[in-house]
Amino acid sequence: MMLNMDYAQRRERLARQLPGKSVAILMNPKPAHKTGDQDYAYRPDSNMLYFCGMDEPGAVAVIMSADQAKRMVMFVLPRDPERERWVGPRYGCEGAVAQFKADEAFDIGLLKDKLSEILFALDGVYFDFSQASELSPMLFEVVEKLRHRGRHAAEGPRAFCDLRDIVGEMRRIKDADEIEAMKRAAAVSVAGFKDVCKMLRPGIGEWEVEATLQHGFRARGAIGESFGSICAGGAHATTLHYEANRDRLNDGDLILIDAGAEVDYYAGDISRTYPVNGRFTDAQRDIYALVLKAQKEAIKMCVVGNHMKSPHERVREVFADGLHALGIFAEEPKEILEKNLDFEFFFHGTSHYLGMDTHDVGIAYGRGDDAPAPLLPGVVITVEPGLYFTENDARVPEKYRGIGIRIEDDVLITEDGPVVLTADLPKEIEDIEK
Ligand SMILES: [Mn+2]
Repeated sequence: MMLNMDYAQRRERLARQLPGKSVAILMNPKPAHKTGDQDYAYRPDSNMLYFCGMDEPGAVAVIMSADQAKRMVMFVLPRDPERERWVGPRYGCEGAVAQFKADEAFDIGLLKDKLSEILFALDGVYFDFSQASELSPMLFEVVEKLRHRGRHAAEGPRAFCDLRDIVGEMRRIKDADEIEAMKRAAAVSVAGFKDVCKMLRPGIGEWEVEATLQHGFRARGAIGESFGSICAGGAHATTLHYEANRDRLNDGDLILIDAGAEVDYYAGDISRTYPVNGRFTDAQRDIYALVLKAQKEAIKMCVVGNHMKSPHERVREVFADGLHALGIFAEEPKEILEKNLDFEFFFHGTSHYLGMDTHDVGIAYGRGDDAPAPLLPGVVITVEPGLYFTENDARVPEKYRGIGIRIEDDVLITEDGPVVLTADLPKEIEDIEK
């Protein structure tokens, strides 16, 4: 499946950032074996999708720096009529040229030999170091051979560089095609949550909520979930990544749902916390109102000129005030912040980048957690404050124990302020009570 996106333009932007005579190597992983003759559901590499739209397992793309004659060489599985009868058509070398606009394409079996020819006259090779376990043994072998050719001056690149810094900064800022895809992912994610609101009641299983999300996403054309759905009833919500989803929902409990649809390889990521029986208790309402206030205040901070930590700093201020006012901390808000006391109950960040990956690429903070990255038009982040009081935490008034609440929306930064891509999903108390 190739989307209608301007891949050539992205490749040109990459090519101009590759220094001197160098190449960037992109690679789709091989299918991951599951059991017997079954593989896990296949997910192509996000960088390959971003630059080429190429979804075939094992495919390799070599993108040349701007000063070279060729722009891109691809390596793909060869056509194989017998095999294709079973698993469907392959693009083949013809397809790599015709559809994916490679200047040349070769059988993947020729990768080492052809790379040797390509790398002979180059200075540097860029690739995603997270793929090093597969790529680097082959690359070192090729480069090592080039350096030992006869008595001539050794040839071949001297440097391997991590591609992620260049690509991370590109993918951090979504182009118009991506923003449209993210709106589709947000809309399908919202629709799945609305399906859940209709079926939520005491006695049903967390797994039924999960299944409703899966159905809601897939039935609307999503690839599936962008990550394993968290459907955490009651105190399970205080476990941040509870994915077991195997308990029943009790009357009087909350359910924290953190899920999203993957549409056209772009992720939605939403959290909502609902009262299972349709009405908050007073204690639940106290905490919900505080988290909601913090979330709405933090979204206001998602503007150009602010940085990745601005929403988080605002959340902490609102929480410090609220936790003091509710009697959870005797300390004054200023002291709560200075001593990071709020970290006891809000122990994750407020935001991450969102895109082809749920925790999308791009540097969010400089070394040592300072120098947070600026929020620029086209950046999409989540805003997801939460408060979590475990069941046995004696420091907390009893009525609040076992309450876990998170509220999360997906926010696009624009010149005109924050655009909440998931705004269609209600979160006000009067809108979610029934
Ligand atoms: Mn998230």
